[in-house]
Amino acid sequence: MDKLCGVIERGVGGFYYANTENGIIECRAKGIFRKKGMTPLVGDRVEVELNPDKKTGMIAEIFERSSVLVRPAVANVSQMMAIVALESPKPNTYVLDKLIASAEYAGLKISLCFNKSDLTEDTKLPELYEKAGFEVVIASAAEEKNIEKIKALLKDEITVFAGNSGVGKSSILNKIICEERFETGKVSDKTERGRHTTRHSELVKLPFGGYIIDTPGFSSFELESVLPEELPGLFREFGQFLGACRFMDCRHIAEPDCGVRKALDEGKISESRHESYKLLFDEVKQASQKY
Ligand SMILES: Nc1nc2c(ncn2[C@@H]2O[C@H](COP(=O)(O)OP(=O)(O)OP(=O)(O)O)[C@@H](O)[C@H]2O)c(=O)[nH]1
Ligand SMILES: [Mg+2]
Ligand SMILES: [Zn+2]
Repeated sequence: MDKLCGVIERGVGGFYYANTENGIIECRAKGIFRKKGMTPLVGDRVEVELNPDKKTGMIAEIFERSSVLVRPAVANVSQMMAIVALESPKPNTYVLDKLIASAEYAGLKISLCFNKSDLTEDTKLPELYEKAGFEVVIASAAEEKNIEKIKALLKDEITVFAGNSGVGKSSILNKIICEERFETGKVSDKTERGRHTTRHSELVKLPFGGYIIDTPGFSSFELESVLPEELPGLFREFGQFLGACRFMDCRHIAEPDCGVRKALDEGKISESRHESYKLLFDEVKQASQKY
């Protein structure tokens, strides 16, 4: 029996499309996975047993995953690139900080792409995140600005594109692959919301190495199991100030002699990041009390 290795690029209604050395093979999963309670995921590295027609096959093995995300459901992601529109829809720092914290928790590399730079000159937000220690690109899909910089960050990684509907994920992706392959949708003038043009996750092989996953708009990965005391560790720029807190169990919210709050007063930590931290702290605290 012919066997091939491949990567699942797409899954629709029980069919999986694996990219192999023989091209894309349409596969079903063997019954054994269902018995084990396992579902093949987009991003999975698999072994495919070819059917006699050589065009279709069965997934016979799923190789060990380096990471698993639940929402969107993808395996082996190594990087999260957050796409934020500088304008239309207006950026929401809380939503972005929650997304970043969830990617930190999942152990992913993080990069931030601020899109639609053709609509505004204001670069305060990208500067804020650069100062906080993130890899930042200011780009415009419309004007094809800094697409090469984005490509350099994507090379050899499996990157999930994240960000609200309408920020331009599919538009950037089309520029990167130099093809109008992904449908884009208008942002409503009234609500400033996108229309959820992209419906399911799909892996796209990059000609220069690596994969990218276009996802339906979503705003964070799972944060349900984060404990309140783990949260400061998900705000990377807090790290160097944590040692200066008087109390070992300082929450960095209202305690005296808090290193983080001192850094906040001195402008070394941004107010919006600390604001997001406080809101998220309440969220994870409530979630952890449910159990
Ligand atoms: N002015 C401007 N408009 C852009 C830019 N990039 C994308 N757009 C527009 O923004 C709208 C939404 O773009 P999409 O690429 O569909 O956004 P998306 O993030 O994929 O949205 P969903 O698939 O709904 O999650 C479209 O009308 C694009 O033409 C840009 O750099 N500048
Ligand atoms: Mg899209
Ligand atoms: Zn503190």
